[in-house]
Order: sequence, then structure tokens, then C-alpha cells
Amino acid sequence: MTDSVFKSGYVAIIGRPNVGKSTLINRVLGQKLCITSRRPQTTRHRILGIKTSEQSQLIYVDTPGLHIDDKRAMNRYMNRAAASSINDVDVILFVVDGMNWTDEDERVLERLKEDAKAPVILVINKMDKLEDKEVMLPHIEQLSNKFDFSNVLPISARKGMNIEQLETEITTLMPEGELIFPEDQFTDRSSRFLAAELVREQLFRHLGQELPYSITVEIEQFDDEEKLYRIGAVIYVERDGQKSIVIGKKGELLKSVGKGARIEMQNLFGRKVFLRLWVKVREGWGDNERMLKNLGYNDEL
Ligand SMILES: Nc1nc2c(ncn2[C@@H]2O[C@H](COP(=O)(O)OP(=O)(O)OP(=O)(O)O)[C@@H](O)[C@H]2O)c(=O)[nH]1
Ligand SMILES: [Mg+2]
Repeated sequence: MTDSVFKSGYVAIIGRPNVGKSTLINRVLGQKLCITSRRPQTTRHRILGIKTSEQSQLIYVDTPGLHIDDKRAMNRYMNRAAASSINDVDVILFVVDGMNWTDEDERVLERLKEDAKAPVILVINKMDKLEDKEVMLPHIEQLSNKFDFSNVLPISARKGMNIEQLETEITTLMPEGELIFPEDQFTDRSSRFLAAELVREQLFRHLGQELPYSITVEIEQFDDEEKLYRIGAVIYVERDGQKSIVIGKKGELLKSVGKGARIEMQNLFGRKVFLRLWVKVREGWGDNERMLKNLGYNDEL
């Protein structure tokens, strides 16, 4: 028992695509929950990652990268999911990529200026990439002048640099409160949802430049057979040509995707997994609000 007060609340992780938001959440959780990739716009939905200790329950909100292009329905959905997370949280982490300040960062900052009611910590990620740390100081000073940040912290989510300091800072800013989720719960998402994400992650990782941006995954079967999970997933693409890319020569690519996803699922669920994948064409779904809703892209999620 400690005599300090228990703290609890929500921490939104906000930033443009690809700055390392999901990598950061996995790092603080000490477990892989959110999918990550070298490609921008990997995260499409808001996902909670819950970390409970003796002193606190910190509920991290991973969000899609805020981006400028919102011509497609799916992009608008992603921007809405990220922007709505700025409200109703107790602390905001504004994540940027080292020295690479862009127009999109500027736009995110404008949004924060308009909407943020909670304290904002500026998190400068990917510090491991920076060889000359000296150049960072004037940069930090310049960024600090842009907004009344409650703190500015250089970190490396990938290497685990300064993560404890960040957590301490977040806890300091958190209000006193009770447990919001049961102490053994670590996300608000179902195993079904996480399984679909893990298939999508492998597609992002295996497909390189050929990746159809709008590819999506739906779980059709998820049976708990005690010793194993039997999972069937459909990969949706928008055109026939994309289908053959995803399947690959002699089905090799799809096989590697399935193998990678199965290994990740077994790690996450702690259970043996039997996984089957199909590829189907569903034209124009990324442009169509109604089809997006049918595929689970609705704002209540
Ligand atoms: N060198 C380095 N790379 C990092 C670090 N953190 C993340 N990355 C890499 O940056 C890329 C993007 O990481 P994500 O965590 O998927 O980024 P994100 O901000 O969630 O991206 P979206 O979901 O697309 O908005 C991946 O290749 C990560 O491995 C870091 O601290 N150092
Ligand atoms: Mg992400």
C-alpha cells in the first residue's frame, strides 16, 4: 500500500501520420497492441491501451494520423476519429518526428490550439536517428515557443529512451480518480478486431510500394475451440488487379501474410491459432460512406 493518491484518466496520442504514435503506445504498454508500419496511415481506428499499476490507471488513446488529404470517405473517417480524441481526455501527447516539422504538424498544432482543453506534452520522437543531439536544443526552443506546452520531451519509442520520464510527467498531470476499467483489461477492442488488424499489418509490411492503400480485412469466423482459435479472414481490395498482387506468385505472398499474422496472433492471444485467408474484390468501398459503415468504420467505434 502506498499513501499517495490513485490517479486515472485518458491520454490522447495525436500527430500526423507515421511519427510513431502506435509504436509509442506499444512501448508504454510493454506489449504489442497497435499495429505499426513504415507506411503512413497505418492506424485507422481509435484504440485504447490501458495500463494499470498500483498508483494509476492510464488509458492511452491511439489515433489515426491527422492528415490534410480528406477527399476519400475513409480519410475523413480517420481524421474525425483522431480529432474527436482531442476532446474529453486528461492529457494530450502531441507526437512529432525529430527535426522534421512539416505543414501537417502545423495543421495538427492549429487544431490543438482550437480544441485542446487538456495539457499538451510535445513529444519529439525518433531521437535515436539524430546523430548530433546539439542541433536539437534550438529546435526544441523554437517548437516550445509555438504553444504553451506543459512539457517538451525528446524520446525514442523504438529504443525506449525517456519513456519513464514521459510516464512520470503524464501521471503528474492526471487527476485523482478511481479505476475506470477492470485492472486486468488492457484494451477496449475485441479479439476479433485485433485479429483483423494483425492481418492488415502483415499486408502493410509485405506489400511495399504495391500496397493498395484502401485494403481492409474482415473476420468472418472466430471460433474458440479451447485449445485453439479457428479464424477466417477476408481481405477486401477494390480491383481485380489488386487481388492478384495480394495473392502473389503461386500464392506465396498471401501465405507469408498468413504465417506472419498467425504468429502475431498466437503471441497476443497466448493460444494456438488456425488461420485461413481469402481475398475478395469490393469496388470503391473506400469512397463510399455506407460501405465503410458496413465494414465497421463507424464513428461509434
Ligand atoms: N528510428 C525510429 N523509428 C521509429 C521510432 N518510433 C517509430 N518508428 C518507426 O516509424 C514508423 C511509423 O511508426 P508507427 O508507430 O506506425 O507510426 P504512427 O504515427 O502510428 O503512424 P500512423 O498510424 O500511420 O499515423 C515505423 O516504421 C516505426 O518503426 C523511433 O523512436 N525511432
Ligand atoms: Mg499508428
